[in-house]
Amino acid sequence: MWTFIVVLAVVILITEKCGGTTSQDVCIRKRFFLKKGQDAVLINHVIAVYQVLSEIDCGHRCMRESKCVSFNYEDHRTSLPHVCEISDERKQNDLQSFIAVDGFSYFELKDPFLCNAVSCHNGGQCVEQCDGHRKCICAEGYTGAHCEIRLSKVANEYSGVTLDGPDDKYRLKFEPGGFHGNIGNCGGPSNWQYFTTRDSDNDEEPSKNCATEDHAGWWYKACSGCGNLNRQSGPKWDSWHIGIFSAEIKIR
Ligand SMILES: [Ca+2]
Repeated sequence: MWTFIVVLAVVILITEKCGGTTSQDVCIRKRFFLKKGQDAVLINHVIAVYQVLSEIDCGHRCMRESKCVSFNYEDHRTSLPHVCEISDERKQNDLQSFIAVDGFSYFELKDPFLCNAVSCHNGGQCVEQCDGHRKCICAEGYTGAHCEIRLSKVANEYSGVTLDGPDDKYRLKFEPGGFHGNIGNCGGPSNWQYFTTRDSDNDEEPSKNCATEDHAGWWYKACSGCGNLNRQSGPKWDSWHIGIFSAEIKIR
């Protein structure tokens, strides 16, 4: 039997799942370039020039450059490679720079990058998603659609904690009045509880195994209780059923 102090530090972060990673190729195929000029180019805004094998290759080059919104493609030659000039401007914003040049075509991204119109606060950066939406990637310590929410750490401390050994099924006990913290006392329901796993049902639910129900081992009294940092669907504690980014149990 050991006696020690347990400090629960629960870092709250309202998470937004990304919906899976889309490969760059798939991402590019979902975009469209429109040919908006034959025998014409946009000058004065070229940010890079490449030798490419096709207009698709040129489109790929543009896609890989976050500032690119259009490109000139040399398509009159039968021999390869062709010239690809990517630009950070559209012709409608500078018609004087849209000039006739035989053998070139001018393409524009169908959907403009709108990150310039998206405000990401507190050091967040706007990125365009494959589906065309924009999203702020927040700096550490911030969250929210525009990184406007500062994350906070919350922690509870339980003093006088006793964790029994395997013969007593790792029963957890707190001394009375040993709770201090700024998030709900979800350790309370675990007081004097044995540890339950799928193959060792020690909770107080007569017809259920809470480790099976909640997909996690814990010091259950009842299933789906106030707090469980091991849940398969993510930690929960007090009113935080979703959005806990990380949780730690520390011993000192
Ligand atoms: Ca049970």
